[in-house]
Amino acid sequence: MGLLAQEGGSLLAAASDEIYRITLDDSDGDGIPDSEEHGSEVFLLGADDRLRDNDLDGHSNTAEHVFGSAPDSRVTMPSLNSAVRHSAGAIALNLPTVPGTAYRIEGSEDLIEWRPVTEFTAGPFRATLQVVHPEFGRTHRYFRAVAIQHD
Ligand SMILES: [Ca+2]
Ligand SMILES: [Ca+2]
Repeated sequence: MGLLAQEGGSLLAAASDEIYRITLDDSDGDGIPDSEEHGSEVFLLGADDRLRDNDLDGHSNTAEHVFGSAPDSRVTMPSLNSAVRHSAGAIALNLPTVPGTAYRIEGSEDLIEWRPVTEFTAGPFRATLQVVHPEFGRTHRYFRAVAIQHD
């Protein structure tokens, strides 16, 4: 395993054939490094970019950062129902959600038996970025989001 510290506080970690980027300096905890928030007119240090959507395309600034689309242009946006490797051992999912609705992420190896992974309440936009941590050593893993009914 190799490690490389990058300017701006990111760490690149290489394990076998994969390279992970780990963010170390995120003082406001919104998933965007401080270095990218300094001097940015879109990402704000001290503001939660998971709850901000500068271009009003329904995807939070943090989701656009993680998925690599422009947070200040409606021409590009993260695709819905997509997943990227977020860091070592974590996957970021971008899924359509109804604001304020509670969801449960479930995981499965065989698409037959589903087990709960995490629960969350959707933010103010029509899509939610959710980070999940697949169990170590499992090569095939499926995820789905289920709306939780409260009655
Ligand atoms: Ca931040
Ligand atoms: Ca946006």
